[in-house]
Amino acid sequence: MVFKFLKSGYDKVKTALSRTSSKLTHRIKNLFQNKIDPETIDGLEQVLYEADLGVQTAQQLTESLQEKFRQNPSMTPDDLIEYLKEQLLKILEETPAPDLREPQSSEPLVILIVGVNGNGKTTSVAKIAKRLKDSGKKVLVAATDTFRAAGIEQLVTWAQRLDVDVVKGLPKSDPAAVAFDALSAAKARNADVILIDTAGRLHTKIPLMQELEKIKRTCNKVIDGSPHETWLVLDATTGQNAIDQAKIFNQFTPLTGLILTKLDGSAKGGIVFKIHQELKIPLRFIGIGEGAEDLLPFDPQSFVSALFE
Ligand SMILES: Nc1nc2c(ncn2[C@@H]2O[C@H](COP(=O)(O)OP(=O)(O)OP(=O)(O)O)[C@@H](O)[C@H]2O)c(=O)[nH]1
Ligand SMILES: [Mg+2]
Repeated sequence: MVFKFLKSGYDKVKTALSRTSSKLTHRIKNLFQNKIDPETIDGLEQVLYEADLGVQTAQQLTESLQEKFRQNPSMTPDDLIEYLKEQLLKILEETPAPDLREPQSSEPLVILIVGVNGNGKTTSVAKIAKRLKDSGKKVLVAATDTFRAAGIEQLVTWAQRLDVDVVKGLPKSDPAAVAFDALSAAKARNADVILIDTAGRLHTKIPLMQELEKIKRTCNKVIDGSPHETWLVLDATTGQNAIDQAKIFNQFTPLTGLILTKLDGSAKGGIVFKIHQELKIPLRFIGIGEGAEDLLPFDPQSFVSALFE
C-alpha cells in the first residue's frame, strides 16, 4: 500500500517534469551521446543555463565535471551523467526542510500561506489540508482573502469537499480579524493545525505587505509564538520572477518554507536548483496538478531521479 502510494507519487513527479526533462536531460544525453572531451563538456554550461539553473550554478557544475573528467579521462558518458546527478542532488540536499515543529502544549500549529496573485495559495492550502487530514490531524482552514468574495468561496468549497473546518470573513472585512476568529476557533475546537489562506499580494505593494504583518501580530496575540510557519507559494512557470518574489517577501516577512506550484505545466523545473542555491529557504512541497492529490512533499532524491529518467 505504502509502496503503491510512493510509486504513484514518483510517477506523477516524472510526468510533471517531462517538459523540464526534455529541455534539460534529453539535451545533456544528446550532448554526451558520442565522444566526450573538454569541448563537449563546455557545452553543458549553456544547456544548464537555458534550463533555468542560473549562471553561477551552470558554471560551477560544468567546472566540476571538467575537473572530474581531467582526473578520470576514461569516464563514459553514463559515468559523467551519474556524477552530474550526484552534484545536483548535493545542491538540493543543502537546504533540507526540517520536521514541522510540534506545537507547544496543546495549541494548534499555525501555518500562514502567502504569495503573489494566482500562484496557487488557495489550492495549496486545500491540498495540504487534505494531506494532514489523511494523516489523522484535525485541520482548520481560514479564508482571510476578504478582498474577493470569490476567494472566500473557493476555499469554503474546498473545505466542504474535503470535510475540514473553515472559518471565513465577510467580504471586505479586516483579514486580521478573520485570523483572530479562526485561531480562537481552532483553539476552542482543539485543532492540530490551522492553515491561513491570504489574499494574493504583489511583493512590491508596501501597504499589502504591511497587512501581512498585522495578520501575524494578531496570530501572535491569540497563540503565542504563532504563526509558527510562513510559507510562500511560487509559480514554477514564472522562472526568475519567482526568485525575485521570494527575496522581497522574505525581507518583509521571514519565510520558513516554500511551495512551488505548477511544475506540471512548466519546462522551468530547473528553477528548483536555483531556489536552493539562491534562497536557502526549504522547499516543502511541489504542486504537480490541479487536483487535491497533486501536491507532494519535495524529495530531492526522487526529483533528480525523475528528471533523468
Ligand atoms: N496545473 C496546475 N495548476 C495549479 C497548481 N496549483 C494551482 N493551480 C491552478 O492555478 C490557479 C490559481 O490557483 P489559486 O489557488 O486560486 O491561486 P491563489 O494564489 O489562491 O490566487 P489568488 O487568491 O487570486 O491570489 C487555479 O486554476 C489552480 O487550479 C498546480 O500545481 N498545477
Ligand atoms: Mg486564493
